[in-house]
Formats: sequence, structure tokens, C-alpha cells
Amino acid sequence: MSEEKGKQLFEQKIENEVKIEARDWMPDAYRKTLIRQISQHAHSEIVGMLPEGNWITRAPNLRRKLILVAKAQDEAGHGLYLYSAAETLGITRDEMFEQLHTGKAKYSSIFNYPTLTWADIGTIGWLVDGAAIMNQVMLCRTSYGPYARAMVKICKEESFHQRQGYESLLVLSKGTDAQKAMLQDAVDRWWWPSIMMFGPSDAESTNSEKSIEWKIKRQTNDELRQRFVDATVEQAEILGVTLPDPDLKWNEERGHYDFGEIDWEEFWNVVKGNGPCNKERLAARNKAWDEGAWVREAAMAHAEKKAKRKAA
Ligand code: FAQ
Repeated sequence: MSEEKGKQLFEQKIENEVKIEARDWMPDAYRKTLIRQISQHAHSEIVGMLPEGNWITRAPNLRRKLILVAKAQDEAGHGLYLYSAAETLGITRDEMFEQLHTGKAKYSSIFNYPTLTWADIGTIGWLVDGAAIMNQVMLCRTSYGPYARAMVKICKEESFHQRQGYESLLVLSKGTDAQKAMLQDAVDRWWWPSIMMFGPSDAESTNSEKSIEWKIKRQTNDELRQRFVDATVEQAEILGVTLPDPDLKWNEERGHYDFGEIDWEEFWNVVKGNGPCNKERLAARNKAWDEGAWVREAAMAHAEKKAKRKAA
């Protein structure tokens, strides 16, 4: 097929909401931005297990421990679907891991904050998974087929993650004064980083224009951030916590909550590798990769032996 014909078909498909598939012609920049976004998303799921892993051995009871183990396993699974979706675009998994391990690839800023108390785990479920879902529901309608299909499954699991977090916080909210204080402290620390997850403001977002045009992103960073704030305020009221933003107020005219200015200096600092836990997270991933070398070698040797036996 000529490049001209391929381009025409691509544009028609985008226009008519027909998914682009792995073997279809696509502009190089579309392929490149998808590899960037999907691989960063995959890395976020994998690195995102680390702050939670910190609490698996210290969960307050067996039920909470089982839920947390299952949640972390789901996140590993999300990472794997997403790496597979990115591979369909022509990058290998080893290349993606290399980009993560050398610090070349980004992953969500949120996972560079520490989990200091048990309330942080429920707060991650409520706010971090809540923000992730707000962003990811639109990705179920993204224009690239393998990414959209992966996102449908991921979103179902993420909504369970959000609910288990909120339920665990509801229990703390009815607990002792110390438990209530622990809950408020966690919310104070996670609120701003959670609303930073949506990325820079639309004016500063370098990729949004093209991604919206190609229907990779269906809503902008600021639109999603606003929806998240609007949905979360009432949930905070039910929990009896205050959100740490004195400028948070209902704006009758806009029909939305106004909120204070995000500390963009903090955001970019974390994105550039200088957040509270960036170095620790990368060191943990590199250690896991190095220590897993023998497993990868053994699996390859076994696969080769099986293939030889089959051929013989
Ligand atoms: N952190 O031009 P834009 C989860 C970068 S999964 C770090 O607006 P774009 C599950 C951005 O990459 C959470 N970097 O970029 C879970 C770009 O740099 P580049 C992850 C960020 O792509 C829950 C530059 O800034 N979700 O939570 C961030 O159009 C609990 C300019 O930004 C996804 O990845 C950030 N927050 O929009 C697991 C969803 N924001 O690449 C465990 C898919 C922006 O040009 C526990 N991704 N940057 O060098 C997306 O929807 C988009 O990529 C955005 C950013 C919305 C994140």
C-alpha cells in the first residue's frame, strides 16, 4: 500500500472511531508517542507496587494483607498487559526495561513519595487509584486497539482498588483519635501529589495537542484534574477529613470546585528524578532485575530444550 493511501485510511479510521491495529499504517510520530505513553504507563504500574510492598508484611490483619497482595499482583498484571501492548508497536521488552533501569524513561511522579503509615495504603487506593481511574476510563476509548483493550480490563480492577482503599479509610475514620489523626496526616501528604498525577497544565503539556487530535487522549490534563477534584470533595466530607487546600471552594458560576495553585516546581523536580524516593525506586527495580537474571536464563534454557524436543 502506498504511503498516501495508508495515511488516508489512518485519518479515516481516526475520524470514524475505528481502532488502529498493530499492522495498520500509522504516522511515525503516532507510533512514537504511543510507545512513550504506554511504556511509561507500564513502568508506573510496576514501580507503583513498591510503595505498597512496604506494607504487605505490616498490614494490620489477614484480610487487609490478602487484599494488598492481590492489589499488588493486579498491578504487576497491568504492567504486563501494557508492555505487551507497547511491544505490538515495535519496541522490545528488554529495550523498555533498559529505559526504565537507566532512568531514561519516566514513570508516574506519584510513586516517588514514601508510604509512612498504614493510612497511606488506604489513601493510595482512594486518591491515587481514584486519579488513575479518572485518567484511564478515557483510555478505554483510545484510538490504538491493543491499548484500548488492555485498558478495559485494567479499569475494572482499578475500580476495585479505589473502593478497597476508601473502605479501609472509612474504618479508620470511625476509629480512635490516633487513627483519625493518621488518616488526616496521610490525606495532607497525598492530596497535592495526587492532583499532580494528571500532568502539567494544558498550557504546558507538550504532547496533548497531537494526542487529542489522534484520539490517543480523549480529555486534557486540566479537564481530568477538575473532574477528579469535583468527585473527591464529597468523598472527603464523608470521611470527615479536610483537603489541605484553603482555596478549595465551590464556584457556582463554573459549576466546579476552584482549587489552589499546584506547586509546579515540586512536580518537575520529582519528574526529573529528584523526588523523595526516586533513587530508592530505581535502585529497587535494578536490584530486582539483576537478582532475577538466573530466572530469565533458566526459563530460556527450558524453552530451548522444549523446542528441541518438539523438533526431534
Ligand atoms: N509523572 O505533555 P504531557 C497508576 C510528563 S498508573 C511523570 O501532558 P502526556 C496505577 C510526560 O510524560 C499512573 N511524568 O504528557 C496504580 C511528558 O514527558 P515526555 C500512570 C509526567 O503523555 C495506582 C511531560 O511530562 N498513568 O497510578 C507526569 O500527554 C496505585 C509533559 O506532559 C498513566 O501513565 C507525571 N504525573 O500526558 C499503580 C496513564 N505527567 O514523555 C499502583 C497514561 C506528565 O514527553 C498503585 N498516561 N508527565 O518526556 C497518560 O494519560 C499521559 O501520559 C499523562 C501525561 C496524562 C500522564
